[in-house]
Amino acid sequence: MEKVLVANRGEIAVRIMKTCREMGLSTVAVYSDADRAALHVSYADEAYRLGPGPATESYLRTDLILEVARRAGADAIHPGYGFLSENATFADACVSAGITFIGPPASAMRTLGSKTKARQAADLSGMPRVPGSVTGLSSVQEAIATASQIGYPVMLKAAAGGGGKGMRAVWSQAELPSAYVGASSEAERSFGSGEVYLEKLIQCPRHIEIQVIADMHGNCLYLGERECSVQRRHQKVIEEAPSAVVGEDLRRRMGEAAVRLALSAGYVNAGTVEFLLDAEQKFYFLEMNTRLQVEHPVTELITGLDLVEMQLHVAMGQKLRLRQDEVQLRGHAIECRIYAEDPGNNFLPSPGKITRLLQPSGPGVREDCGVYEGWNVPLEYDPMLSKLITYGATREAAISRMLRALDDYVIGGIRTNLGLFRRILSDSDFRSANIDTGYLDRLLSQVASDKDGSVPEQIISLAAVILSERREKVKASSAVALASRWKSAGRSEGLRA
Ligand code: MV4
Repeated sequence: MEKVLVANRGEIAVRIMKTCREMGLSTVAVYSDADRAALHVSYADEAYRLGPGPATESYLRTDLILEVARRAGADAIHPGYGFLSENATFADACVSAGITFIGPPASAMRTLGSKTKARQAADLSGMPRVPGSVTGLSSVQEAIATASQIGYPVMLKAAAGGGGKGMRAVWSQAELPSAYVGASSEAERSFGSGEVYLEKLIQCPRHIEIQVIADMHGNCLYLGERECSVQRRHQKVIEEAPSAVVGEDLRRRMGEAAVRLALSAGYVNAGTVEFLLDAEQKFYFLEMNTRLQVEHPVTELITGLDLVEMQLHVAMGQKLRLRQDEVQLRGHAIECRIYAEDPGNNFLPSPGKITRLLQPSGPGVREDCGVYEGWNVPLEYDPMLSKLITYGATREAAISRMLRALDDYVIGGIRTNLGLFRRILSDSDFRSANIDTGYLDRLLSQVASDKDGSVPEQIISLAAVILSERREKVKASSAVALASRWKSAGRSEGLRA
């Protein structure tokens, strides 16, 4: 392998290319018309235009991407996350064209891509899963019969789904017929398949996932867990590793179950096994993501490993270079997903020109960024700007560093969710790791009710949000404030000299 085409954009494209460079591999970027001036384009050794802005005419055009690979002489393609990363047909097409797909075999992607087939694979490997059906339901009658067996509340889910689409919680038999029709038609619209199945509803679960990586020689490792319970509308907002509630024994049991599933599904390369963890610390298999995930850096920081490097080694046919007993978790890492969006206006995307960008750095701070000062954030794609990741010896240290790094971060010209992170990281429930998948919704409705409420404590928390937003604006718009901030830093340097 000598030349890698990265079939993606933004921070993940840049992050993948950084490792390629370190390994002496040359890099090929692809871009749409909306991304001509994007960071990943200038970072790559070569860059090729795909087509117009919409992803369906550019980043999702498998034919154009394979044509670029041929023209550029790339011998491997890294799909990143999203776009074509979980498309088994694309993985097959790469192999047919003689190009290495840096990801799992298409067959494993197909098995695990179907949620019902994945549940069957879980059973085969002895993995604990949520009670319920392992095949699609064929009628409302069958749904009623199955739900009676499981016991209410239950959850309807799309077999082809993921990400919460085509999902309905059902609390009683009376609600089931309309929920069945609703979930099935939403699944049909979203995924082209109306197949749905039933699961027992797990209430107030935590979302914990295990990173695995397997080579082509039958070796597979688990690299600890990530806690991803801070979510909004099935979009993760903050992730951390390790989870504050996962001890050594639970970690080993979840990790070994994840490895068994990966091996039994013929999995190769990096993947993530998602679990729900209930209040009694029982874990249930949810699904397996067959890609490198957005939140992989927190695992990298606590393991000291480079997951992209491992992906490339594995894709080259090499053996994993360490054994399970050599995987050591150290310290704590937290990631905040920085978005161009307006938390004060229903999280509406806020594309536009970045007029000012001061990026945090320093001890224990990593920023995986896809933008630069002066660039126009396009409206065509997911508006994630960067990921801010901090590391510390303890969870408290990582949080303190994150608060410092957020204060050091200046993004001018567009609205961002920086202020929201300050709010979450100073919240007492978050600080005591008292979080579940409903945590952020509860916090946000509290902030919203503060706006018309009269409870002094809530007024104080609202004031904190407003003040941090004002501070944001002052930092971003006032050149004088910025100059004096840096000048005073310079002056104290001078005094010391
Ligand atoms: C569940 C569940 C409770 N019980 N399944 C949401 C997205 C999809 N991947 C699975 N999801 C859930 N499945 C059962 N049987 C609760 C969720 C869920 C959730 C899961 C992970 C992270 C955030 C979530 C937010 C709401 C619901």
